[in-house]
Amino acid sequence: MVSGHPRVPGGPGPIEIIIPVYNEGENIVRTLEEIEGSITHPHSITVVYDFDEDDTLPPLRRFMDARPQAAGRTDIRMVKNSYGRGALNAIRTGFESARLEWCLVCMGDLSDDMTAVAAMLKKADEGCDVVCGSRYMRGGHQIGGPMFKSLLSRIAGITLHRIAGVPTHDATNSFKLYRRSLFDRIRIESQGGFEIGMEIVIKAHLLGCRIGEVPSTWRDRSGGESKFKLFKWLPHYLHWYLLAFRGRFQGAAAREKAALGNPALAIPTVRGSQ
Ligand SMILES: Nc1nc2c(ncn2[C@@H]2O[C@H](COP(=O)(O)OP(=O)(O)O)[C@@H](O)[C@H]2O)c(=O)[nH]1
Ligand SMILES: [Mg+2]
Repeated sequence: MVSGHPRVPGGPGPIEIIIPVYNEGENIVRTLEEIEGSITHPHSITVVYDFDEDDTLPPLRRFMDARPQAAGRTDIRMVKNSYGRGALNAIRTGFESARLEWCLVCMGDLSDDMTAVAAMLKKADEGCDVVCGSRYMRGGHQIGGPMFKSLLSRIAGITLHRIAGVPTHDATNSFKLYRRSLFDRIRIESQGGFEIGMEIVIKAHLLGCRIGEVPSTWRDRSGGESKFKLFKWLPHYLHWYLLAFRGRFQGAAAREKAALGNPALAIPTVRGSQ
């Protein structure tokens, strides 16, 4: 555990906020300011970047240097993607290098709703292993973004919830809070991009873990460029979507096996929690 973080009695303890970034020079400082302004719960921040020339790094360094070195300030660190490039690898790197039991994945382009984090923490406190920010439940919103992508994501979320019984309306949202010890039972196999968040929530559901959701608002970025590759990643999303439906008809042993995945394909699991 990171020193200097007070334990929160009865609560989920301090959280590690993992932010994958790719040229977020226009957005990173405002993202960090939004976190600081909205999250009062003890936290540290890990920004995962792919390459040294990424334009996120100079403003991020300036932000870190300008902060007073007072005790109790948020610990912010930059970690280079250990698996090469890509958002998926960056998120995996974030999980693997995390030092805390609770990890919140959020984007570095101001699209996620930091005001939802307090409610997410409450759900974690109530015993959830994964808490999803949810655009498609009552109270949630999605503002902007490509129409076709939004429609597919909404249809996937609603059908997974209503038909496959996944306890969130928004499995595809990357904005989620995870209990890291989950990764002792779930092997991450995703090979594309942001489908990693959907894989984990579906596998957690197959294992009978507790999943919660809270309404959140997603806004499309106003600066920089999206790197989302809809058609390239669609088959990867579909793979986990179908697993959720198959899982309905499987027994506990088969579900456990599916969560653990194929060791030959799998990415190494994160180090055990400390
Ligand atoms: N490290 C890393 N981060 C990425 C990559 N692609 C996207 N991201 C980050 O992931 C977050 C969401 O990416 P974005 O392209 O906006 O996806 P969208 O919101 O679904 O359109 C942002 O913080 C990006 O900077 C990548 O290839 N590598
Ligand atoms: Mg975005």
